[in-house]
Amino acid sequence: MPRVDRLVLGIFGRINAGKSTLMNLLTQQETSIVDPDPGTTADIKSSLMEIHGLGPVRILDTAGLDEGCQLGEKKRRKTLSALEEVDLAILVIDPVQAFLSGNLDVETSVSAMARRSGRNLCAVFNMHADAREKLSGSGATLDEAVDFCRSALVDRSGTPQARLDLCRGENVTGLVELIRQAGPRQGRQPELLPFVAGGLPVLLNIPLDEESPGGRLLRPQEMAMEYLLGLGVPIGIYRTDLMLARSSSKRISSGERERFQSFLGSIGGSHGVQLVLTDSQAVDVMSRWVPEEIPLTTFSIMMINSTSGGNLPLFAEGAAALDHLGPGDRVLITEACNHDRVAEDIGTVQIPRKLSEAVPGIGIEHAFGREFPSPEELAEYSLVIHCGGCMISPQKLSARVARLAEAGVPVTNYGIVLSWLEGPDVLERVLRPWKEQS
Ligand SMILES: Nc1nc2c(ncn2[C@@H]2O[C@H](COP(=O)(O)OP(=O)(O)OP(=O)(O)O)[C@@H](O)[C@H]2O)c(=O)[nH]1
Ligand SMILES: [Mg+2]
Repeated sequence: MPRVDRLVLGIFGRINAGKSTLMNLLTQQETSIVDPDPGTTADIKSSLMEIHGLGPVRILDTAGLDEGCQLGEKKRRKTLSALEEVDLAILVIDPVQAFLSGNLDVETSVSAMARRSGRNLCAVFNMHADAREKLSGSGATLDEAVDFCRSALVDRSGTPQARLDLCRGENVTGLVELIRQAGPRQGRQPELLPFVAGGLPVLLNIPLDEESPGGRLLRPQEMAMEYLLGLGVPIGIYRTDLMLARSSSKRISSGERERFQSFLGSIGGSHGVQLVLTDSQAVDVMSRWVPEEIPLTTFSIMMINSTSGGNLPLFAEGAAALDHLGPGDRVLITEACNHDRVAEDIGTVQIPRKLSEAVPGIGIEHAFGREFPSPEELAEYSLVIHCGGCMISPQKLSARVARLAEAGVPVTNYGIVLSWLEGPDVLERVLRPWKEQS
């Protein structure tokens, strides 16, 4: 399943500002419920569409940021976390509502946070047909109300902005034009395996283990196959039985090794295979079995490079922190997807077990799924170990990397740690293909 790289647009603002009205205007259908009752949108509503000139986008309609109760605080936290992950934040301001309230807390915090986390921002002033009438008793003109609101924008005149009556269908053109003007250009995703060229085959090692879901391949495996097919590269797919490969019985393990070598030989052998790409948890076996002449790397390293937009060096540098870990240090293992944890789960069992053996006395904690700690919480850790990130968007990973940078905590990745655990030469080997191409 190839990844569709969508820009993410998020709609933010206070309750009843017209956020869902904007969502519906853009998608040209009743995607979100619009209602005069305050707090209509309680959770994030997501919709996919194509915007000419921007490409495929995901639009997030969010809850109003000024709901005072405890539930409001939960909604607020979720909305602000979405703000860190969008490519473009659309701040919806009802100038009458904001002016009459006398404060710009919501608008100021959205604008400041977008600036702090490096997100693009634009502002839409929702100019209801009856706005002037509603302001009449206040002594201010509508222009003055808008100017008052503009003072909340960190870059008052540089922030793209438009005055639109969102209830009027024909204003969709102005809205799309604003988004096109404010939206970031789609960055080119890095090549999945930039050092692979047409010609010699690539061997994919997809081992047999308890974690593999029956009847289907995992996303990185499918992505690698699709990528290699596109290049016209012959693919050999091999399944190592890890239990046999690691058997303490020499007869059993060498039988499994011979089976691998015979397969490798059948697709070209030492000088006829350009790469072995393995599941990270088999790197102990593959680093011994794959002849030195053949480059070796892992699916997890490939994925983190792709999802992070080519930022593998950050995760590779983070591995240096492994050499300095000692008793009492805390390490956080984070996995972006939710799945049930089976007996030999990589994140909860294999890495903690091997890491505790290598560094006795370290504390290992976990964060799974969408949850990712704040910079203050992250600062407590000596190292964060992230999965390949195949189930999260590049935007989400970039928001996580920004939090880690703010906290000053090194980050590395499953494939890198599992290779480091096998020794510095194995780590150097799996990173070598990436270094040589840069
Ligand atoms: N005519 C008019 N309608 C307004 C005015 N202010 C808000 N509304 C209406 O208030 C409702 C709120 O619009 P929504 O798009 O649901 O607002 P929202 O920002 O998504 O609100 P929440 O989801 O509750 O945070 C709609 O029915 C608007 O048309 C106004 O000044 N004039
Ligand atoms: Mg709404």
